[in-house]
Amino acid sequence: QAQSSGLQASTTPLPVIVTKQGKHQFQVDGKPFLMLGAQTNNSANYPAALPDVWPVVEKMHANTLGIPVAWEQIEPEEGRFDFSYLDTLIAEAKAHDVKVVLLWFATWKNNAPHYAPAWVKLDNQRFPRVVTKEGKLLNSLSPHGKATLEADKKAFVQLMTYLRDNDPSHQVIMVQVQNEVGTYGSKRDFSELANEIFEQPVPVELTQALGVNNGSWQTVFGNDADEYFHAWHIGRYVDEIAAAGQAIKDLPMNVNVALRNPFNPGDGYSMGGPTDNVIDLWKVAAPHIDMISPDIYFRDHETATKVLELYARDDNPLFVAEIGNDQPYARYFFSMLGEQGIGFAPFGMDYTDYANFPLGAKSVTDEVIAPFADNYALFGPMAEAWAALSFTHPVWGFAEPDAKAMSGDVWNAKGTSQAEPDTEAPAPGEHFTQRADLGLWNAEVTYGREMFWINPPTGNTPASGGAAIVRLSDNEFLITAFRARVTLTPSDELAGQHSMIERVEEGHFDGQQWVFERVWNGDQTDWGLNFTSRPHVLKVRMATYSR
Ligand code: N0T
Repeated sequence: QAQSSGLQASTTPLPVIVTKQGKHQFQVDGKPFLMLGAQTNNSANYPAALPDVWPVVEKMHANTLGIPVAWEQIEPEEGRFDFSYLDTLIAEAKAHDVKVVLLWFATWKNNAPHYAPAWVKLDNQRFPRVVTKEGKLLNSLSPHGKATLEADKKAFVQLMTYLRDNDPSHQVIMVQVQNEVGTYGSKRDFSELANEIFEQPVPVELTQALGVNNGSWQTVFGNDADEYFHAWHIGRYVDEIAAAGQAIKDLPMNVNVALRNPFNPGDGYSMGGPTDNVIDLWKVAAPHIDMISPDIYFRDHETATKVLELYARDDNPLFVAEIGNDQPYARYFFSMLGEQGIGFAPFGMDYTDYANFPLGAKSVTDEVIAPFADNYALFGPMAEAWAALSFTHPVWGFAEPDAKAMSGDVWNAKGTSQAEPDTEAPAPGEHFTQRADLGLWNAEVTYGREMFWINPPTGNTPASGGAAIVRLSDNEFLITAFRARVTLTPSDELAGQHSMIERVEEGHFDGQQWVFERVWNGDQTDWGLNFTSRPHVLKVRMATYSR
């Protein structure tokens, strides 16, 4: 007889990321899983805060909660561990039937050791900080501190041991290792110790993987040497912690990124983190990290969708670990799906009385929650089906473009939007028309038009439309959208043939099983498939005919 529940063997399969031919599937409880996530504000990691968390999760129809666990709270004194917070969190998550992504706030929480215990933060001898070129001490721990790595790893191993012994049904489905690693204000550590390491040759595993010559950091990487060196050592540090944790309980692990603006990077970003310029390097440095996940606080369509493209790779499942919780961000849920993404988590979704405006909304109100809740209400019932289909079939996602170029005073989108005002467009409505080649058929997605007739689209105010398409077979598509018209037209391959819609079924999914409700025909299909703010899921069969 087991002495405690912790010793009972688990029968539930571990959560896992499966990758096949560059496509990814997250499996939870042995089934395909789409993370309809929400992340709390910082400092929600106490039992006292949780009553302010669950009501928002529920309103959002989220199936996953991202929430911190802090090193300072589990190891307040060196070697003394306290997991009472997790006892409460896991029990309450189970009661709410919500999965959890734990965020390990430790050596780095947005560059700083704020969440490390005092015995770490106050001992700069044992746990050294980054020193700038000019000799200034920054409040960012150095990745070269061996004692820091060992101490963080020791605590993380205790955390994973706790999960192994106390979470046999895997309420916690993923662990994020650190939070927005990197350093603001220096490209690397310039301490004596760091300089010594910098003089050594670039590890051959890195030069080989990148296909560059061997040599010193300076000769191999030139102007990028300092940043790449810092990124490499943070990547290795994080990887060692992840590996030690996975040896105890093999959960998927990710890191999240304080992004640089891909169109206008500058050098004010968190250096050493897995920004778009060092994803390849990070992949070599941190093989135990399943995913590098962007934190998106660019509101404009151009930049947000560019980031999604950059982080959705054959070797990197796309998980939007954070995204602003204001209305403009909600539509990018559809873009994430089109990149074959496995999850999405708006940040700051609780009633703990904080708002990170201008990154996100000014406060968490029903109105702010609604667009995210609508997305999840639409995809909740077909989350498993979508995750299954997206793994085996081609998918496309569309988010409505901004009405006009965003002005330069949006702090995090300076000069990045190439969106043209409608008057410059070659044809009326062209700006609000997006096209995709689905194979034999093309899709046209338009925003802001009457359901009846062909008046050109004028966009929604504010931009809020989105659409998602799966190609089930050459002539068959699963389509859903909000505030958009989707039209399928024959592509060049079908030139010379007559084409038509054969049948449009509206229905829903029960698990992965399609359940038919009714056929759309007549007005409902004559002018394209018009989606409003209410959820509709369609299975569309196209056909050709000849005399
Ligand atoms: C995010 C969030 C939280 C001058 C911000 C975004 C979260 C972290 N950081 O609310 O702190 O834990 O991952 C960084 C954006 C930098 C903006 C700098 C403006």
